Amino acid sequence: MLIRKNPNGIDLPFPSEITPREVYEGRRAFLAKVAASAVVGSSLWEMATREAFAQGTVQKLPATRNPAFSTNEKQTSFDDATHYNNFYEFGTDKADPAANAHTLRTRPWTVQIEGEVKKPQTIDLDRLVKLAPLEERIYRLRCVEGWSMVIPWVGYSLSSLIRQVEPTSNAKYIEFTSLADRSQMPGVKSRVLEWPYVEGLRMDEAMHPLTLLTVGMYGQVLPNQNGAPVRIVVPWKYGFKSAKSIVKIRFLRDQPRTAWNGIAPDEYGFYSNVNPNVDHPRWSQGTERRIGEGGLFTPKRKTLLFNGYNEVASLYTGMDLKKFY
Ligand SMILES: Nc1nc2c(c(=O)[nH]1)N[C@H]1C(S)=C(S)[C@@H](COP(=O)(O)O)O[C@H]1N2
Ligand SMILES: [Mo]
Repeated sequence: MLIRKNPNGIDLPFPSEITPREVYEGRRAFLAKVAASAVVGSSLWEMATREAFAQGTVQKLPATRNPAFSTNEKQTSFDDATHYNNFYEFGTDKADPAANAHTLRTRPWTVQIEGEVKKPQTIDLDRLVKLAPLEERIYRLRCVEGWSMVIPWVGYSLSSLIRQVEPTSNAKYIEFTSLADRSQMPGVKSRVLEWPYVEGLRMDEAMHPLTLLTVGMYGQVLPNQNGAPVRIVVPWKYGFKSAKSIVKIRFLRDQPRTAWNGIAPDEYGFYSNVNPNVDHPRWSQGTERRIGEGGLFTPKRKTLLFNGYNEVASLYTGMDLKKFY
């Protein structure tokens, strides 16, 4: 099943509404529940997922745009954003995740919270999604390979979750672990990376309001190939820092070993802030190609320090960004 844009083709009058297939196929009980969910926003997520994930319908998950955290740049098309992906658990070609990720089972789904934290727990996705109001944020995402996209994500600041689980004063880093299940993820058989995929941030980076716990994009539930049902998006860092399909979040005293940094530390730093002045050993990071923009002869765009998110600069005051790349 490839997820395509709005095959349902109808819109209900509520801005915060969802339109699963059941609605207009006439299941009355379901319709009644949907009507209720327009008022009780908290049940929106369950409506959007439990009832119809299994049927492969596109599930709307609208959220109010946060303009303070959104670029006005032209959005990448949904088709490009869902058919040009890095998600090595489903293969290394850009088209592989779209072709293969239908086997990912995104429900039921839990996220384990562990380590240096006062309230370790296993959070069910339905609860996770309700811990803070969902927002739409249009972020640039810059892949370390030299391409970029502009994507309207849906989620909330990771800091909202972190505050509720209360890290101890020893927690200096946070680690994200992606699902690694061979029965669902054909790429996990390959040895291109260490599995599970692990990423991490320093605690102050994780607490920065830009760091987004993400459950949707383009006003709908995350497509599998984009890291369903929950991922992280860290827009000032190279895309590989934004781990997909997260099953565990661990709070740590020490910097974790992460997937890319672990296998190729000279090429992929732990920090991996977007930085046009620090080249990858095998290619320049000075420019980027915006996916969907023009053809072969379209000039590339200049890559910006911190991907243009200058508000994070104070996190790195006094740090040599050439050393801590
Ligand atoms: N678990 C996991 N997360 C991952 C990856 C991956 O291979 N596995 N690829 C990363 C890379 S390199 C990029 S550029 C982004 C791509 O996100 P997108 O496909 O939603 O644009 O996901 C990141 N998160
Ligand atoms: Mo990437």
